[in-house]
Amino acid sequence: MPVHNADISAIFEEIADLLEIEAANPFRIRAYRKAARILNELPQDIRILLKQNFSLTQLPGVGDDLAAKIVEIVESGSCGLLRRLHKELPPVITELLHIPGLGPKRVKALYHHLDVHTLEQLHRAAQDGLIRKIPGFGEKTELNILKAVESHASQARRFKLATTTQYANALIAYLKEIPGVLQVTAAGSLRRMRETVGDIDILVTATEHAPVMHGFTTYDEVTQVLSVGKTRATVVLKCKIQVDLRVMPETSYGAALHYLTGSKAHNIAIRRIAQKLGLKVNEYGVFKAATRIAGETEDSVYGAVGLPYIPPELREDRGEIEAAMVGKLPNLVQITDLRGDLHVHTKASDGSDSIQDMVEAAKSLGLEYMAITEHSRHLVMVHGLDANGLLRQCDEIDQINSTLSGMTLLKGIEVDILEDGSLDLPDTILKRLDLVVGAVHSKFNLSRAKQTERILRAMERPHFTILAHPTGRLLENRPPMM
Ligand code: DGT
Ligand code: CA
Ligand code: CA
Repeated sequence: MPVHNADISAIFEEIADLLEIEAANPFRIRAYRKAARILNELPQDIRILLKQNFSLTQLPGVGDDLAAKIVEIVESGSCGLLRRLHKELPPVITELLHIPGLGPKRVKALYHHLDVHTLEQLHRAAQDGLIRKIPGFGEKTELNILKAVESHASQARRFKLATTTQYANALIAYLKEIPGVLQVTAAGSLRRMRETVGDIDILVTATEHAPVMHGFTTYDEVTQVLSVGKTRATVVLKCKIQVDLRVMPETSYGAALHYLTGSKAHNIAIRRIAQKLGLKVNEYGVFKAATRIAGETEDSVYGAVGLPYIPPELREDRGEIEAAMVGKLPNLVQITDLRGDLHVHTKASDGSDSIQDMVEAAKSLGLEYMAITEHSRHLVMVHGLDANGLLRQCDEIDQINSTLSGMTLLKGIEVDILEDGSLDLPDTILKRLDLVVGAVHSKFNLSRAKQTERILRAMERPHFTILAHPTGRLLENRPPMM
């Protein structure tokens, strides 16, 4: 079975978690985390790079050992180290790690102190008030764990957009090769670019149905075929993502794409407008009595109900239809609108490249400015910069700036907001920078009032410019600060 960058990344991430639970060397753990991130963000497919005899050790943070592991995973689909760790630790560990708010440290403590082996046992331990007795856990953490386990059990799993896109693109490329296939397009929440996706929806137009259905259900990453009919089928991929496929005639492409893109709320609102005009909208087209008046393109569907084209990213029935009616749809930000980047790390903290490499990348993107904002020292785990390191970097930036034309490098920092709202570097240092990005990286669980006060106090510091990742959430992993 083909292995995607996201698969290797997930394996390395899990290895890092399990090594952390085993209290392995922090440098080793960090190496796996970093490689996981690099692989996830790598624009090229690892399989293709390997076929081109690309040396993996050229990737930042990838040495001989990790390169060998990547090859092992690409060739065998799994990794001996991960299998060994799975044998050493009970399976519940992996499950516990998927509970938002539970990182390796906490999972390890729960496992060791309570001998918890299932989610049910964890739930019972929380209910019985046993968790609050573990050192480092309190009543509040116990309550959070209880809530997290309960909502985890009731929630269908969702997948991050960036990961899902990799699997969807590979499948779309495969479907396009099937004889008779005309168009293949992602629809649903994936096309609307929601931050997480419940399942992948794909629309295919084709001269014949049967070869598409056969090709789809025999795709080599399919582990289960849940249903298959003449025009629709549902499968599960080995990455556990479900895929709905719909095959439609080419003449209905626009109407079908509109229908399958959703959101459901947006579609309902559009149909209501159509009804008022005496029209009927479905996945085959827009109809006036028995006559089809639109449906080949999405433009024609919107046009038939008197609206301009509404971009998929806006289709949530959150006011976009009202805006479209009065010609006030917003212009969405395009990648070409991007003029600069005010949050960039380099090797000096937990980034992967030198300042010079980042400058080259920024130039090739046509950026006019870029601020270097390393992590400050408080974040020991990511090798933050201390005051001296930062001053040295300022000199380096001055030097590089003197060689640049058409682009300006700015001096910045991503300074840690400490628990009391003070910043991790003194004002005397911060005032020498062009901008100060402040961020919370610890103590996410303070009370609402304390957290607000902490952040407001930080923002009132004289040199504070930008609050980074204000909610502190990690999608599907850490809930936002409350
Ligand atoms: P997801 O998968 O939970 O991230 O969200 P969606 O929006 O992709 O939802 P999904 O996969 O259930 O359905 C895909 C699209 O199909 C949805 O956005 C609109 C359309 N659709 C689904 N169910 C209905 C329905 O009952 N009525 C209408 N009009 N459209 C529906
Ligand atoms: Ca979907
Ligand atoms: Ca679906």
